[in-house]
Amino acid sequence: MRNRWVLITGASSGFGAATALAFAKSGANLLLGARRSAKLESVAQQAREAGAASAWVHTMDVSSSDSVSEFLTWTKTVTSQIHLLVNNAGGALGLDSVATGKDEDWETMMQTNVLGVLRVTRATLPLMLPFSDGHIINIGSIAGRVAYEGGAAYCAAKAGELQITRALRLELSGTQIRVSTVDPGLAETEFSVVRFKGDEARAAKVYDGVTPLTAQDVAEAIHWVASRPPHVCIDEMVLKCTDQAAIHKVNRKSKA
Ligand code: NDP
Ligand code: 8X3
Repeated sequence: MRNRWVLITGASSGFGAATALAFAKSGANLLLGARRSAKLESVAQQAREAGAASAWVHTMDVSSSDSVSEFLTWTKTVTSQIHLLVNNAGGALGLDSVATGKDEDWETMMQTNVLGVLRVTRATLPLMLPFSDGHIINIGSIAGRVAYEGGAAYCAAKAGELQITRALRLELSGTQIRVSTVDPGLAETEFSVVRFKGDEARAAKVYDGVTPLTAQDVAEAIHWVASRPPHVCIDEMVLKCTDQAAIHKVNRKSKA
């Protein structure tokens, strides 16, 4: 990935930050977006120290078309080509049943996980299409493949991401632009703290007695998908920790 231009959304924490570091180690140029600029700056500094050819940051709110468009206007002042787009920004809010769900949580999940992917992809394609070279990796979830109680809106949003990935691959057939989805299961990041709106004790319980995936595990998977030769497209990758045989079947070791 040496000197390739890699744009990562949601790069201020979790998978996005770890992915930035993974690509930094292979000498990529990084364009990092998210809402928290101080965290982005810190990830960019670590990326430079890890060997990035360059690391640039700019705030981006994927739930706003204006913000996405402004980010891409800024991007064009830095580079005329994007080789890899990682649509990672997203997450869940709440674990309410449909009967008790809140409009604002549902709307945020759709805005980030579904519309955000569409917006950022539409805005980035002009920096890929003229070159017949590029790769779009969307971050989905096992939640987009199997439903669970309290997950209706999040599962729907990630199922939406999966179908966007599939439709986009068909639309881009013949361009040599690859389209992939990487769909993890339980991984310990800020995901559950955000889902439970800052309740760290409740978030920690999600991983009780389990050895979950780490952000680095997922970043390595994304890096591997991106590093296949140009004629190889990994369409869909599902990765789970060994303790999670299925979405509802999680092996929890009891405390001694
Ligand atoms: P984190 O909460 O650690 O990271 C989420 C990232 O998304 C942050 O950088 C956050 O940045 C960014 N983000 C959220 N909303 C917006 C927005 N409106 N605009 C721009 N950036 C935004 O969680 P993960 O790293 O775990 O999550 C990354 C992706 O992986 C998400 O799409 C999530 O749904 C998915 N996923 C997570 C799994 C898990 O168990 N952890 C499993 C499967 C998939 P900021 O707040 O600074 O804007
Ligand atoms: C996050 C994984 O199973 O908590 O996408 O929804 S799960």
